[in-house]
Amino acid sequence: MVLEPHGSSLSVCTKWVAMVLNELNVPSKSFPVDLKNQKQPFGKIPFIVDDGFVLYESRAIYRYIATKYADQGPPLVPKDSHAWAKLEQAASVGLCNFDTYTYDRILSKQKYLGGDEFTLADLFHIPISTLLPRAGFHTLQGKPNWLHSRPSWQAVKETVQGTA
Ligand SMILES: N[C@@H](CCC(=O)N[C@@H](CS)C(=O)NCC(=O)O)C(=O)O
Repeated sequence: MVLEPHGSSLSVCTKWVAMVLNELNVPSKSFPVDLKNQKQPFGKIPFIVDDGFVLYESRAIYRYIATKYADQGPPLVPKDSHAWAKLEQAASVGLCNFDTYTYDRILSKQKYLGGDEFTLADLFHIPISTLLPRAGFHTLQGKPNWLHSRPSWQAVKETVQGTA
């Protein structure tokens, strides 16, 4: 069964899910917003249906996809316990303290948010960090824009269609 993601191109949380699918070359249907068939208890998006398995909350969804399809792309969830812990640390900062100050402090010292390698933590940040200038924060201006040139972001930034 092909994985069914549900969401909208207007939703940052949906773009996270689309990026993980793209990174790991996971075949999926396109992203319909099917309000009559809503399976998220609060009426929100995104959610996925994977062979009858329903999952909502974007962070749970992309951890699920990154773990299930770990062999199909870059190691987004490292097996090394220190690298994994650093990923979770960066993910927690992203969830609880995402601000321009924290972002700058971390990325001024290391290449990726979890350390030396690209991980799921970086994917969490890309859609939101692209919105910083709109909110008046220009911390990333003039810095190497390696996060935003990630092919999976280029593939989904305008639309989440076409990830099938
Ligand atoms: N914590 C949820 C947030 C879900 C959420 O708020 N989704 C937004 C789009 S990003 C939504 O459905 N907005 C439409 C609404 O609130 O009616 C997640 O990470 O999936």
